Amino acid sequence: MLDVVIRGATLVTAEGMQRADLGIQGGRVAAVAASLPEARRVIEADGLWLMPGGVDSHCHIEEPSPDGTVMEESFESASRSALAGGTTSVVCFVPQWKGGGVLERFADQRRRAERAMVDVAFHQIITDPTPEVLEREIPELVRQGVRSLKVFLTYDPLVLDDAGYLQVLAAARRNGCLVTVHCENFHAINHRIAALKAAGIVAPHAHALARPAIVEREATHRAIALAEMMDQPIQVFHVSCAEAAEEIARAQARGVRVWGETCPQYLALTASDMAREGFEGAKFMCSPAPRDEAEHGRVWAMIRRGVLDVVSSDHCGFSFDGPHGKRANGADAPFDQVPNGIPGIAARLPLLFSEGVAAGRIAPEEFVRLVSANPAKVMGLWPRKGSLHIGADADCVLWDPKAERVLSNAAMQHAIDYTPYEGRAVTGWPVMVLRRGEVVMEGDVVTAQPGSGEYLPRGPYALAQGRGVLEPWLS
Ligand code: DUC
Ligand code: ZN
Ligand code: ZN
Repeated sequence: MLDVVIRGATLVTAEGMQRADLGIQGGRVAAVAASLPEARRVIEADGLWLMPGGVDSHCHIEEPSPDGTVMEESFESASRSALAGGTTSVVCFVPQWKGGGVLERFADQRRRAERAMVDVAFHQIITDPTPEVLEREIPELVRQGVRSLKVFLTYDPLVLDDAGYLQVLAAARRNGCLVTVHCENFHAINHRIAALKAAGIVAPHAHALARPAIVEREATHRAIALAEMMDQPIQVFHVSCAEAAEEIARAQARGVRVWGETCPQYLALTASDMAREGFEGAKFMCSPAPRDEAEHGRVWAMIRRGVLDVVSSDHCGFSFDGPHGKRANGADAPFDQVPNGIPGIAARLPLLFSEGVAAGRIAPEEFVRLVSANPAKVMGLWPRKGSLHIGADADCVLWDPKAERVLSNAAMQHAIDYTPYEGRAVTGWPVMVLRRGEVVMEGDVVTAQPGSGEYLPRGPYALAQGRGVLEPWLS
């Protein structure tokens, strides 16, 4: 007898839609058929859609800083928020601090993640590509299941110059890792910050003035060109505008292995949100900066073209009022002293569904590709995650496509004291979530136990491999 049968739903996967029952055995998808027999537990799901659980491949959770402070959102609170919004797997970050290695930091993040209630994989941030890190530590990390290296082309003290970036690309290539890149031009931003401050323009809305689309476009172009030269696949993170996406499109048309990710904030927020009364604008500060409403349409066009094929949250929980939050440097701190990042792990699926499927911009299958199947593929987790294939982990979201909700901070169930989406009406909402066959959220109540999430070690996968066109003397 099957452990669970979900009966009567419309299955929506990357491959299509069908009316079918889904059976679960031992935490995995065991059967999909027009009609399945009794099971130990039967979940009636008439009128609901059944989709693979969300895979959020870009989340900042409980990341420590060299000064000993740790991001306010813990693995436990972020997991609760993820499950409340229909996400069952995350890929989050391990820091590296200049002068230090990565293996110790990785072990530390693995320990923190033991409290998770969603399944967790890791990207390793590289800020100091020393010979020890490149030659010894990265191969060991790969043995321990890490298959993506993250680099920043801006942000002091995380920034890598071109020489450092090239070394990371080469190490990734040798070890079968994907490289994920934050693309903004460091020196151009600093130049503009200095000019804005000299002119006395320091309120939160100056954040957008300091980081216009051109700084993103330039870094995107450079990141792709160097990756193309090194025959190394990359994913460009959080693409905010069409002009950066055009760089990706041009490279894809040449056959370069480059993928583009965007986030709901680039489809729902604008630079004018940062100009709200008082310091309220700080609640919308993330990098790259949200652009204007016309840009939302252009980003949607890039999604529909397939140039941007992943929508992640870039969840980065800084509270508004907490000791390490947006006002940590004062209620009127200049914009460059305000931490960058916004919470969004719970809002991701509802926002994208509402603006995408309910608004008629994308088909339901495309929604599943963007939030679940494609992130799983690009990160080497597919088909275990992001699919409802026989044998896949039974991570399932039962979705009410007609539910009308209003986003609120309470509904996000995170540890942060605000949501940038407060008061926004959405159509479509998760009503039940199963993670590896276990009901972990029902009717907005998360019932998973802290520590029930699993680490997701990743092995070699084709999307992280180059095309084999590198000069032999360069490898
Ligand atoms: N931008 C980043 O690059 N990382 C975290 C949050 C943000 O806004
Ligand atoms: Zn980034
Ligand atoms: Zn990020």
